[in-house]
Amino acid sequence: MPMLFWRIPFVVVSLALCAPAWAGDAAPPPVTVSKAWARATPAGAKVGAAYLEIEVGAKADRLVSASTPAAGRAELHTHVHADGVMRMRRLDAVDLKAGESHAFAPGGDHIMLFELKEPLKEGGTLPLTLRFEHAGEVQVNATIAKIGAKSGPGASAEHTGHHKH
Ligand SMILES: [Cu+2]
Repeated sequence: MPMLFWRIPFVVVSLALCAPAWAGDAAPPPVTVSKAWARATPAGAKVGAAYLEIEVGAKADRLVSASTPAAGRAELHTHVHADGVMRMRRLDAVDLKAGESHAFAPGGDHIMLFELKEPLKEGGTLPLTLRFEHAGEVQVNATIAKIGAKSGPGASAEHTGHHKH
């Protein structure tokens, strides 16, 4: 039957079109954000900080910005030693090497929140959107630990971001 001759190429083409979708689902995520947490803030405070861990897949990436509906502005910051004093410095982006696990932690890199709309309350959550150059946007909920906490509330903060391109 002549019909068979045009049907076969059609099936082959459909499979070829589907292949990238399968590969995408099976592949490990380009970046995984986990252990996100923030410090509770005292009443009236307009500034806060959030911390997290980024595991980078097989491809290097860059964290280019962060945002949250809870604050007017979020900046990527690091701490640097200058003249024997620890100072914060704003970063335009954070370079992430392939295969690296990059920790944002007190005394190091952090996400600085300005113009907080409400104090961050211990036990609450802070929704964060991270924008990566290659991986796109990753959303994560940071657990809010007590005021002045040095580390996150532990395993309960574990969360894998949802990828949204
Ligand atoms: Cu800062």
